[in-house]
Amino acid sequence: MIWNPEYECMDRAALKELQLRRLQMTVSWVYERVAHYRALMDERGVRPRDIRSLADVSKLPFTDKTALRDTYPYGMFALPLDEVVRIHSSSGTTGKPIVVGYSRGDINTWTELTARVAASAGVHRGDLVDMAFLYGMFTGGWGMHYGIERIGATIIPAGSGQTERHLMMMADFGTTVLVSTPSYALYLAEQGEAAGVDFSKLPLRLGLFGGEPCSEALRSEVESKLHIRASDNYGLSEVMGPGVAGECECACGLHIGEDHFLVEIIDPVTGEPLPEGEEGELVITTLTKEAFPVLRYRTHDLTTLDQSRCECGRTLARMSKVRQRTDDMLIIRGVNIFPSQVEDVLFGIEGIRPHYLIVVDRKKNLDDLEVRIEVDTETFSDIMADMVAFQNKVAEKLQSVLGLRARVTLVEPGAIERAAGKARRVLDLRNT
Ligand code: DLL
Repeated sequence: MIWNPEYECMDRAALKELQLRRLQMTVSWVYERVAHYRALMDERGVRPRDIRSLADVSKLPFTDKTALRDTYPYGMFALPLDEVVRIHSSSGTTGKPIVVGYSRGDINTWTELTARVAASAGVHRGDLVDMAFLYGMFTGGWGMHYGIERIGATIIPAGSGQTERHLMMMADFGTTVLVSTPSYALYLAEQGEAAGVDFSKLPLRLGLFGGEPCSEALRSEVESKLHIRASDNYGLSEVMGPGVAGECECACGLHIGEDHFLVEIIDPVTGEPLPEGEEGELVITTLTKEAFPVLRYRTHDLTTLDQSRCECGRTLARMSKVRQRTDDMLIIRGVNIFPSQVEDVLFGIEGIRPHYLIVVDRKKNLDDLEVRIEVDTETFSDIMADMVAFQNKVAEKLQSVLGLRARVTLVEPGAIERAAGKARRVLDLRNT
């Protein structure tokens, strides 16, 4: 269902005009209210009135996580705290978290955008939606919650964890939609199978997955185990949270809420814009945020853009699924490796379960790459005799793609830690 056809199907020329007006407003807004942006714009000699076309966005400074950390906690807020009605934060792996704020108007926009994303995935009034994201400082839980309520579907605010309770409710309450990370959905499916749940008999029909990459292999695994259709949605706390982009039922890219976000794709190394269709880093400028607007935020997420009209009728550009981040890249003995490359190799091998952990360590001054993988119970016992041959086969396949030899360790089903939120795929022990 198209939640807001007026904007989602807007003529692109009109959309660009709207974006320009909103960009100009945002630039004036932050120039007047956020010292960080004013200082950077002054340094470059750029005034709000210099933004005369969308291409002029390139005159504006980039923003990255460092700026948000340096101004912790409220330095990037464009409204005083008494006009901020909600605060969220993103934990980050080191140091202080990033703190983001929302005005009443921002919460309304956010709700509209998550309603849009949920509706385009197929959620409708009458659905019973199990929210398995964390409610708390993470934007996932509350962000999607409000959008789903606005659609008029019934939300079950169960939150993350307590897998048995989710399974019990699925059977007893008649849940039709699951909202979670894709890796948690897989875990839930496995726990259900172990407890004898027959998902084909349950009314569950749709998964709204986001917060982490979901490869096509993981998507089909979850779809077949849970007997559902899985839909991907994308967002990040610094820009808003969930609701930035989401797949429609055509599942051919994620429609971006372009009436609220101006997106660019840049070369992550040079910072130069890339032509449409080329893969690069996604950069987002918010166009309607009041409390926490961001100019040219470098997401570090790699994707491509497609502005052609989608079969669903939406004119909003689509971004391809995000499989990797520029800062995910591991440099091992000088070789650049993305976890998604490892995942693609592993998922192509029969008998390997979609749970793995990449462990990087330094031994005798040399980087050591270990890939721990779970194998099926049957495979585990079948290959005991032939373990070494199997390990070698996996190591060779990895080497042909990565250009590097990895130590492959086979572990029993369930041995790799499961997360109720985002899966942890890499353990880098080199700097600990
Ligand atoms: O993960 C917001 C969110 C919550 C989006 C729930 C969708 C659903 P952060 O914790 O700030 O916010 O993490 C943002 O997660 O820059 C991506 O690297 C990654 N990410 C989020 N959604 C996807 C996705 C939320 N669908 C970071 N595919 C982003 C791939 C994703 N990566």
